[in-house]
Amino acid sequence: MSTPRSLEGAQPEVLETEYGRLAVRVLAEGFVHPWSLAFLPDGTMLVTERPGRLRRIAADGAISEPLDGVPDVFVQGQSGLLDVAPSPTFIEDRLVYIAYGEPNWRGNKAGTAVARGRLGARGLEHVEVVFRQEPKLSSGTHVGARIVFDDAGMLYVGTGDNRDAGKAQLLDHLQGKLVRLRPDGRVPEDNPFVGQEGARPEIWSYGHRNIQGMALHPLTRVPWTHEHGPMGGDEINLPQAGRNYGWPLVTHGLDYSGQPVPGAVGDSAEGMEAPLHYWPKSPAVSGMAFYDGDAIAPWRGNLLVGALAGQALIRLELDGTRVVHEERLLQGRDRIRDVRVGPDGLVYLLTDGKDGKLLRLEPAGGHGRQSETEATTEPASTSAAQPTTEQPPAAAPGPVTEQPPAAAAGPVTEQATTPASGPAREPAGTPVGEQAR
Ligand SMILES: [Ca+2]
Repeated sequence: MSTPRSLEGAQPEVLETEYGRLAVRVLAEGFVHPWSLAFLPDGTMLVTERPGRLRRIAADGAISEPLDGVPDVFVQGQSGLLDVAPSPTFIEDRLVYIAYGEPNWRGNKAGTAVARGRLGARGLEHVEVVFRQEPKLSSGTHVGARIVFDDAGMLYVGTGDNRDAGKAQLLDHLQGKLVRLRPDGRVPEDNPFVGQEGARPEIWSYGHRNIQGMALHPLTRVPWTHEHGPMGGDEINLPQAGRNYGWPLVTHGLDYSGQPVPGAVGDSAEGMEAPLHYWPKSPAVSGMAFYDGDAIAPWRGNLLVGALAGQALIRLELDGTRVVHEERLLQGRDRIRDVRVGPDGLVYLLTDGKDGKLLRLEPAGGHGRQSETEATTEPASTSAAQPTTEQPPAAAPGPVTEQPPAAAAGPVTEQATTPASGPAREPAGTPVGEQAR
């Protein structure tokens, strides 16, 4: 087993951006397929490694041995130990939630599961599963999974279709769904399909292919998600209660064969929600965070998204729910699996691989010295953040659903195709191609 090493004190590298210089610092390396990063209230970080390890990184950079208490995970392809998030009331309950591919009793298939446990000195204690996909249909592909809590403490779990696309449309299955639960796993009474015969009450929205990023909008306080398309058609969505996000009937992507996705009727259809944004050429998006910090002021209100095959950090400027500009950073270097904004306002990234790294983007000139960043940047365009602040939360989802997909993605489409520096996604429909994502 590779052992992660802290590189505190290593010199940062200068990164030129549209808003001037930033610094990128490698904080640690040697993680094996790190997948998710979470901050605890005391500044400690938790990091998952897909083979099933959860580690704690102290404020001084010291990296723990794997913590106890992680359940058995199905480690194959995209499956393993995935997301991690502290309870919103962590200070009182010390609960940590993890999402993972859970094996079936035979050990040959996986489904998405979420467990929680109290974080003690050695790891998670009193671990209990609060959500699981049954039946388990994944051989190691399309298991999601991201977990986010909203301000009411509701737990959202973004799942995948287990590469059984039709299940994303079936309300009696949990594949290809965004799920909404109470923190203990019980179903909230106001979920959209509660009481509907033949429908799982856990479902919040459906028709999702494989949710790989989710974040609570800093102002509207509702979760945004993104998901992988097949060949093309990665999407950002604003999932609303009971709505159908289309997969596999509606997609902007093609099947890996290069032919239309079997059963697809086109890129839009009555009764199906258009994405807020899509990429004609899939970056293979992973991880997502709204930038709401102070350290990199020009980015405030932007949406940051990692790219695996696209090997980049994607920075999106928003006008309300519309993506109006895209910048790609750190292009062609590493597959970026996760992106988070720390309590210090700095941007933390995990790179995917057998020697995965923890990176931090910070103002050039050093952590906390904002003046230098400001000096080297153009005055921040406030157009990205402004409309959002003025938009009442209730209004945010409304206009979007009625927005034709072409208009939503239009201005960005060309930009999204331009950079193309990362290796193109493997066109093969094999599990190998999938795993490369
Ligand atoms: Ca869709």
